[in-house]
Amino acid sequence: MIKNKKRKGKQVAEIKIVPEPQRIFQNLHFYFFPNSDTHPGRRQRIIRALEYGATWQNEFNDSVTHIITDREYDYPQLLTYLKLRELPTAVILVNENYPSSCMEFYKLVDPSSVEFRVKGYELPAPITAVQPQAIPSQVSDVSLKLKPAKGKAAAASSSQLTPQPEASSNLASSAASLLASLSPINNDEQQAKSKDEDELESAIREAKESHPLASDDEEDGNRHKRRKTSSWQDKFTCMHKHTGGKGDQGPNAQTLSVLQELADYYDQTRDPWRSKSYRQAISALRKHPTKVTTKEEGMRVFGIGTSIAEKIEEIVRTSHLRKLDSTKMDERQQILNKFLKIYGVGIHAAERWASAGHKTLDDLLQKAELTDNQRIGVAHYDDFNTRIPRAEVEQHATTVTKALKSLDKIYTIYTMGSYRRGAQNSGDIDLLITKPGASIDEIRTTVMDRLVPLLTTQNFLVAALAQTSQADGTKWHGASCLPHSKIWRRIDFLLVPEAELGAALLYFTGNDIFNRSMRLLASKKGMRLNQRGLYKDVLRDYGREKLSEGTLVEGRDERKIFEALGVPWRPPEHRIC
Ligand code: DCT
Ligand code: MG
Repeated sequence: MIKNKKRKGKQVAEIKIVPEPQRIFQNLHFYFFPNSDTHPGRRQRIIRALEYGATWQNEFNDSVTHIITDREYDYPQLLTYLKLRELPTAVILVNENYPSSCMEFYKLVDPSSVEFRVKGYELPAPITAVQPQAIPSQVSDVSLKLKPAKGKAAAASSSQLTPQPEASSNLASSAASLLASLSPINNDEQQAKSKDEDELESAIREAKESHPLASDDEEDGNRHKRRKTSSWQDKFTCMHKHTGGKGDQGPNAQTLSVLQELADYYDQTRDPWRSKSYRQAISALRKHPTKVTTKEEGMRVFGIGTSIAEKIEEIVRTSHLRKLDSTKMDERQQILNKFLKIYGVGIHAAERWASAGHKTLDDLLQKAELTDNQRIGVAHYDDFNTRIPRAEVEQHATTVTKALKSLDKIYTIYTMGSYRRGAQNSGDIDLLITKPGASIDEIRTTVMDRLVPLLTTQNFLVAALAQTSQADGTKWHGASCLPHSKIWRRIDFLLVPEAELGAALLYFTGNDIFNRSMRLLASKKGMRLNQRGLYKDVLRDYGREKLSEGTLVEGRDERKIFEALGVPWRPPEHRIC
């Protein structure tokens, strides 16, 4: 225990350095803005940061790894104060919420999460739904650092976290022991690792462990799907619904519903790590046969850690959770969440609008500058955010099939995505269109030049939202509406030549975790899987950067892709991870 300097007229504050394995800020150098400890709240934050291993830099210098600003200050004010035109890219800029969130979770959480943003600051690599691969460059979560072999994204994040390699490895090792001693997730995962676990299961587990946004394949299809409304954050909510099974009627029902709210909140605030911890705890608690009422009982449940166990006790004692109240109270956060669920809106637009004082969808319609797609997204906000009953998905698919067959009988349409996995409702309608023996050019011409206009004149297609390039595109995204209905649904056409049908069926069935696990497995076997096929003899350099495409092993037949990977066939409804 050390004491800080006695300050005139002030009480001596004690700094209690936490045990070494818990020093999550070890080797990190914090600069606080405003640069003083006269404000009691900031002073407290500085002390806590020191207790968890950070240094406090009184001057802005080369060693600073993080700038922590008070919430009311913005980026231009910081730059003016520092007399800089922009921040060095190695420095991570976050608001005051960041250190406390890290301490709450005993790890470095993702600093690019919306709740840590400083007004007016554009991340060096923009976070948008369109370029999710850029996000990990800002991610400093230790779990990523501990798995450097995971691929480009993970490697990038670890190298960018701290400028000096030693600092980084020290952090990783202290974080490793910290995680080993504290993190229930890691402990469980270790225990769950059985020797004869089959390859796919183990790849699925690894895919789940990896950052939800970390792409193990730079496939354009991946990026493209992520362009979708509320894309990835909904993935986890919807996954959960499927895997959750019987709903929450058991002894822990009330606790589960509160935890679920918090998990959803973290989904929306793009904090996949915390979201994952909550989901894991939820699924553990759901299986637990008796009511968990205390922190100690909670910690005995496989998959629940200290922090969540404490929250469970609080929920049982008070019927609610202070954390949730405070997250609910954060009005700006709520506004951002709402804006982020608009089709075609990324974090930049959402923040711009929130900063301009827009609060509601009406504000946006009346006062904000919107693209045509965003205007549609706002006007049909509820439509696009409502899941589509299975029977209605079928009606949309039938309408498209009829129209297409009227143009050419030989075409085949498959309904993909969550529908093919057997879901009772879907976020959108994913239709794969193919024709035996036809080239992609022929299919494209039929769909873009004939089918889309035909369905538009039938008033079934009501909006064209996005299309990959006219010349070589294979996707069309829009909205459809059934006769006698007013609800617009998101509909995607995916154009696939017969030779790639198997790989496309596999990819567009998903779910995304299953896809990631299959790609991971392929890559471990020296192969490469994408939505066009499975390839072998892919040359990669030491950084796993792809040097050659390799030779096609299988593209046409979905089952044969499983066989070639040495994985027993899994029907679509068993691909929910
Ligand atoms: N996909 C993927 N990775 C992503 C997004 C999508 O591998 N990040 C694949 C798997 C599912 C398929 O594309 C269709 O994508 P979505 O329509 O986004 O998902 P879904 O599973 O159909 O779920 P929803 O019911 O929400 O549409
Ligand atoms: Mg879908």
